This record gives sequence, C-alpha cells and structure tokens, in this order.
Amino acid sequence: MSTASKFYSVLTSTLFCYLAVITFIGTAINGVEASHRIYPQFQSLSVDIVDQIHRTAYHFQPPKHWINDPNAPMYYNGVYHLFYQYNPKGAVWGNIVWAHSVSTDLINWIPLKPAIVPSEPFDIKGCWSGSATVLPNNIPIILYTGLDSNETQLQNYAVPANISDPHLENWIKPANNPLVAPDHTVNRTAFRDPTTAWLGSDGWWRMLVGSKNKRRGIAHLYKSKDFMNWVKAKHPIHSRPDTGMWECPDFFPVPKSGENGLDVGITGRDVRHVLKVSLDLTRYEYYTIGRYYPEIDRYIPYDTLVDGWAGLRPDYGNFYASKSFFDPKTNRRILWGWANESDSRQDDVDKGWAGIQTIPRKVWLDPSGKQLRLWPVEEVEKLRKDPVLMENTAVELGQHVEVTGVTAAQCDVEVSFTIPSLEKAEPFDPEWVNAQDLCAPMGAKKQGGVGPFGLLTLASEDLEEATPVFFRVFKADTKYVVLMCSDASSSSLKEGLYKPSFAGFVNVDIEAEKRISLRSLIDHSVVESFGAGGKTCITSRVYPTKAVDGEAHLFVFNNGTEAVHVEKLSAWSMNRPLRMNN
Ligand SMILES: *[C@@H]1O[C@H](CO)[C@@H](O)[C@H](O)[C@H]1NC(C)=O
Ligand SMILES: *[C@@H]1O[C@H](CO)[C@@H](O)[C@H](O)[C@H]1NC(C)=O
Ligand SMILES: *[C@@H]1O[C@H](CO)[C@@H](O)[C@H](O)[C@H]1NC(C)=O
Ligand SMILES: *[C@@H]1O[C@H](CO)[C@@H](O)[C@H](O)[C@H]1NC(C)=O
Ligand SMILES: *[C@H]1O[C@@H](CO)[C@H](O)[C@@H](O)[C@@H]1NC(C)=O
Repeated sequence: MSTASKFYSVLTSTLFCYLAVITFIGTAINGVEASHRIYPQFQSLSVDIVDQIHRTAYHFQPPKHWINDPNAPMYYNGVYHLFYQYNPKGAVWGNIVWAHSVSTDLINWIPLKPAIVPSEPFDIKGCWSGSATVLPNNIPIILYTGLDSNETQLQNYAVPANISDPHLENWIKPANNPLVAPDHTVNRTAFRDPTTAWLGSDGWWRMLVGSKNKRRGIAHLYKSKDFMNWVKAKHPIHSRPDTGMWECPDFFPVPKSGENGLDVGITGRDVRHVLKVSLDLTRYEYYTIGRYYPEIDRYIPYDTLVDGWAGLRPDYGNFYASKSFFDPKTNRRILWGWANESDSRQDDVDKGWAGIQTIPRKVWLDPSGKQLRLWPVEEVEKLRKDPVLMENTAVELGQHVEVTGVTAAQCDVEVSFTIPSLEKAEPFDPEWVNAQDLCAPMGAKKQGGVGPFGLLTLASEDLEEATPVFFRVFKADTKYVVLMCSDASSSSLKEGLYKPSFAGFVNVDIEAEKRISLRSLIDHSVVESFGAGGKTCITSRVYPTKAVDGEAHLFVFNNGTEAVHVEKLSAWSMNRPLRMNN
C-alpha cells in the first residue's frame, strides 16, 4: 500500500469509526451572536404567510425567514449542494443553522432538513459559515465555525452519515471536534469561516481561517498531514493593515488563460491565485490576484492591484460572504454570494423573509490578467421564454424607449450599445478615485456628454419609480474612463429604505471598442447587472410600490448629448423554476 492510500484508508476508518458512535441530535437552540447584531424581540417571530410582492421568482430563497451566507457549495456524485446560514424561527438574524438544499441543475432546488444545528459543546452557541472539501478518496467533509458556551470560535468538521445517500441528508459531528481552537496568538472571537482545504504536493493539507489583530485583517493558515491534527503555520498566508476582520476568505486558483476553473491545490506557472475577503467593517468584499508560493506558504498579490478597501470587488452592490467551488462536471469555478435586504428590520418581520442568494456566477480570469470576470451560469438561460429583440435603434438625448413584450418584473435582458463618437465625453477629475462617490451626484437624470445611457429597470410607466443601470464615459488625460452605476435612489416611493447608488469603474478600452454591453437579471426586488461581459457587476435590492408585477416596465434610455445606438438588445421573460425549495 502506498503512503497516500494508507493515509486515506486510515482516515476513512477513523471517520467511519466516529460515524458508528455518534448519533445526530437534531434540536435547534436559541441564542447566537458575537459581532453580529441581535434583535431578540424579532428573532423567533415566525410567520405562516409571507408577503409575496417583492419575493423573487428565480433567485434562491427558502419559503420564509432569514438567510445569509452561502456555505459549503459543492458538486458531489451528480448533485449540487448548497448550504446556507438560516434562522428557522424568524426573519431577522438569529438561531442560525446550516440549511441545506440540493439540485441537479443549479436552478431547481429541493429543500432538505438542516444539515448542521447547534448540539455539541463545540458549537452549542452557533454553527457559522464554512466550506466543503471533497477528499481524494471521494469523501466530502464540511469545515465550519462553531461557538462554544464561552463564545469562542472553533473550527469543526462534519461528515455525511451515509455516503450512499445521494442527497447526503444527515451529517454527523465526530467526537474529536473541534479540529482547531484558537491559541493565545489568535483573537478567539474573531476567528471564523474556514475555507475549502487543499492538499499540497508536499503531502500537507492546508486551510485558511479569517481573523484580525486589532485593525489588521488576517487569513491564518493551518496545516495538517491527516486532516485531523492541524497546526498553525508560522505566519498567515496573507494579511493587510487597516482592513479589519476578514470574514469568509475564499482562496482559489485560476488558469492564466481560458474560462475553465481549477480545483483548489492546483499550482504551476500558468496558474494565478485569487484571495477574496469579506470586510466586516465595510460590509463589502474585495479580492486581489497574485501568486501563491506553497514552499513558503505565502500568497503575494500583484502590486499593481489595490490590496484594501478600494480593491476590486466581485460585485459593487449588495453582495457579501461569497464563496466559490470547483464544478468538476463542467470544469467551471462557480461563485455564490448573499444579497441582503435594503428595507427595514420591521419590513422584514412583516414580509416574513429576508435575504436571497444571487444567481451563481461562473468566475474566470480576464485575458488582461488584471481582474476576474463573472457571468451568470448558463443554466439560468433555461428559464428564458418569449424572446424580444431590438436592433439598430438610435437613442437620443432625453429619450427612453420601452422594451415591450417582456414581463419586466421578471426578466433577463442583454444589450450592446455602440457609441459613434466620444468627443462629447465629460472631463474626468483625477480626484475621483472612488466610483461610489460619483453615481449619486451624476445619476440618470443628470445630463452628460457620453451617457448616462443604459436601462431603466423596474420602472413605473410615469418613471416616478425606476432603478437605472447605466454607463457614463469621461475623458481623462490620456484615456477614457467608464463608470457603471446601479442607482436605487428613485427605485421606490416608499420612505425609510436604503437606496444606495452603487458604482464601479469598467476597465474597457472604449476608444478602441466603441461599444459596451450590459446584462441585467431582474427579479421583482433584485437587479443583478453585468457590465462589459462581467467585468463590473452590481447587485441592487429595491422595493417598488408602483412598478410591481404587470405594472413594471423596462426602458432603454440615454441622457447624454451624444446619441448612442442599441446594436442589439435581447430580452426574455423568465420562468419560475419548478422547484425553488418547495
Ligand atoms: C472564557 O473565556 C475567557 C476569556 O478568554 C476565559 O478567561 C474563561 O476561562 C473562559 N471560560 C471557559 C468556561 O472556557
Ligand atoms: C444509505 O443510503 C442508501 C441510499 O439511499 C440506502 O439504501 C441505505 O439504506 C442507507 N443506509 C442507512 C444506514 O441508512
Ligand atoms: C478581538 O475581537 C473582538 C470581536 O471583534 C474585538 O471586540 C476585540 O477588540 C478583539 N481583540 C483584539 C486584541 O483585537
Ligand atoms: C434626463 O434628464 C432630465 C433632466 O436633465 C430628466 O428630467 C429626465 O428625467 C432624465 N431622463 C431619464 C430617463 O432619467
Ligand atoms: C445590507 O443592508 C444594508 C441596509 O441595512 C446595510 O447597510 C448593509 O451593510 C447590509 N449588508 C451586509 C452585507 O450586511
């Protein structure tokens, strides 16, 4: 027997020995917490009937109650699994368990009972986020953060109770948990969200755990020979001052070229690595691209990229705690993210639900090597019906052209604009470093030179309500700068909502290309937009009062003095999946 296969047979027998002695205790308990805000008066307020008006039709949602982070997405023996943080008792954060759904197409989802709930000393005060690792002998393991009675954050594992069950419905927590407890060098209440583990060519398993030290964000590295005994590496794989707590780190390889994904642990000359973190301080995510050096256990981002708050984001809107996995069936890397609500706590309690998962996105490295591209998985296109087409249509200053024949509250629209001339582009002020500051003062209603042009989504007929998603082109000293906005400021007549004007720059050579594309997935209270083939993505959550269901409209608009052309626009009404956790 080779060393490796001996190791796996020992690991397997260790695991199944635990499986034999541990029984699953399936009771949820009250009380969770740490840096998370608690609303005790709401957290166990269950509802029977949920308000359907703003519920999404084809986004991932359970029938009711609160959800947050996607957990441990994986493809295993023909089935996609999605676990997620879920409050089984109410529509605000609290009582968190790992809910579990399975799918064969990433579109239709079958709900199962919660997979992991607080039950043991090592997770009695909470079962928080984590990841899945499929071992080389094809056994899946979940790593997750448990909180003990002292609220110390521990890294635990769970394994399927029955590996032959195609849904992997029951999970057990072996008795040798926790796998990792914080030592004195680690802040015990800022130590969570283990990544998928990977096996180095030196035979060591590695995983990352998010943390901080004062204001320094940290991804601690842990190593193990047998997956059971873990030691902290001498230094973190990466850290960064003044970024605060790093939640939900995600660390994965991407090929230097092409759109395929790679499994974790792959290294080599033609491979780049991505480190994504979720910043608790800002509630946004950022990522860098760089090189991973397993021999020194370091990840070093390219110094041409911003490593901090102003870094690249997988999504510049309402998007957090994202996690990716490698799909061996299609050779893709797929990323899920959570989009929280933008209404009030009381609104969530009244509607009986809060939180959605965005449409899973394929992720790959842009040919420039300078950023990622993200694009809705092609499976979502199976929901398209009744296509409508608009071609070669000029849209002049102040015009808005309706896209008729689609259910505008529930649709998918792809448009490519051509721009005859950039002469009228407004000057770009070099002081403008933060795109986010620009979209509110320069919204759809502020006339420009080249742009604002784009889509008015979830619009009422009189345009009193609309969520414009648009571009605006500026002329800097030596190049043109393209701004993309998803502006919720006039999305609803309702007061008391969070209505941000989200923004990102789009790294395109607009002078050479003279065209730019936009895709929006519109689904009642969410608009997920992808600029320039997924270079800049923005998700907005909005709650129209007039532009609801059949009263919602979709327009192409231009408020720049330069006319733009719709080269081609395709829009589809979207079917509801047959099964969405029902
Ligand atoms: C809880 O944590 C505190 C602070 O580290 C420590 O002093 C105390 O002994 C812990 N209590 C238990 C029961 O682990
Ligand atoms: C494990 O799952 C398989 C397939 O569903 C089933 O036939 C078998 O009875 C299960 N074993 C146990 C012990 O539940
Ligand atoms: C440890 O983390 C907790 C929770 O975020 C924080 O309140 C505390 O200040 C941290 N301690 C140090 C030394 O950074
Ligand atoms: C275009 O701008 C004008 C004022 O500059 C504004 O009144 C109008 O609503 C804008 N059009 C759209 C579609 O936002
Ligand atoms: C989502 O909700 C809005 C409005 O309450 C907050 O401002 C955001 O911080 C929050 N985002 C996350 C990731 O929690």
